[in-house]
Amino acid sequence: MKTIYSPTHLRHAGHWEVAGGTLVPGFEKPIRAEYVRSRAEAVGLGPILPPSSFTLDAALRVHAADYVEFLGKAWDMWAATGRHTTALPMTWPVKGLRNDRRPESIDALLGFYSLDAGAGFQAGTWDAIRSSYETALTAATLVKGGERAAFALCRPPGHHAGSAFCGGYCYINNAAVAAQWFLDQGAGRVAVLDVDYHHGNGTQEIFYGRSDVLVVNIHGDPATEYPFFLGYADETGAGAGEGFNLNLPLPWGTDWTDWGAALEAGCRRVADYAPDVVVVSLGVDTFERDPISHFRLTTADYPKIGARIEKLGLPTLFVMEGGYAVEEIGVNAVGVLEGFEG
Ligand code: SP5
Ligand code: ZN
Repeated sequence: MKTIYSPTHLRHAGHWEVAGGTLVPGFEKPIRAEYVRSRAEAVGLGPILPPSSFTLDAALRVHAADYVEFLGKAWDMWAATGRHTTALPMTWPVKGLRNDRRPESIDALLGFYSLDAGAGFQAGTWDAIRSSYETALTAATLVKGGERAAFALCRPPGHHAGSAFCGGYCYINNAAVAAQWFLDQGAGRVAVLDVDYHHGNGTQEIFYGRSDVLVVNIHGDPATEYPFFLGYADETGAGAGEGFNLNLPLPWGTDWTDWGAALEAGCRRVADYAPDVVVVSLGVDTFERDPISHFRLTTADYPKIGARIEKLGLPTLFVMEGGYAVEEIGVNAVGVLEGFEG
């Protein structure tokens, strides 16, 4: 399987996040993608190729134009105020405040376009966002061209990013962009299977009212786990999208027994849907030693995930999402891909 990778992700570095009541170095750090790339090389997964250039048109199919414009200028606006640490939001338009007017100052815009203080901006963040986006589209192009599967080694990740907000380390929703791109290239139906520990709230929001993209999520129960405010089992889609969103929330402590059963249920739903292509939001923060998560998958479980997805017999695009146990992220993520290849 070919991997698409760009070192431009390294420019998104040195950012801080708010966690546990303090400012800490971002868990979503550059070494993550380097461990995954070096493991793909070590096991001979296949060629590692750079992304091609793409305009932002495909991003604008799933994101609001004003939001994408904000992503491109957030750092410059922040730096123009004389600050050089991570640009982070601190005020949000929650219920009872106005969110129907786009504000002007960078501090206001950060809150207006964010779900949390987990997606900060540094000088190189926009370049990394763009290269992550191009990585997803380049890998999607391989699958469209007839490859059975391809791996988009995206960083930063994307599945928390909605049509007009960033958060949870995510800015452009790479998996959603790719799913929409497949449709725009002629696919009739696309399934997104999100196996990251956290609910892919952005992907759900983007496709919630539609039947041409099935979204299946296996994740920590939002009653106790980030992103908290979406991801319950009763969210099944709306309008024409009714029945085309499946959430499989699981409690803290879940191991392969119940996680594997949820994967089986999710894969059966995907098979019933009979999509032309599957986009896998591949997070490996389900790992037992992940520093911010609470499932108990082991390194030996990851190839089983890939093997089950392969059994669908469908063209498959893997898009990298989360995973913060950096020493093991490469073995676990590439383990899924090796399991797929059999
Ligand atoms: C793509 C992805 O996996 N995003 C995850 C965003 C999670 N944000 C919440 C992080 C909470 C960190 N809590 C720190 C606990 C340290 N023991
Ligand atoms: Zn995650």
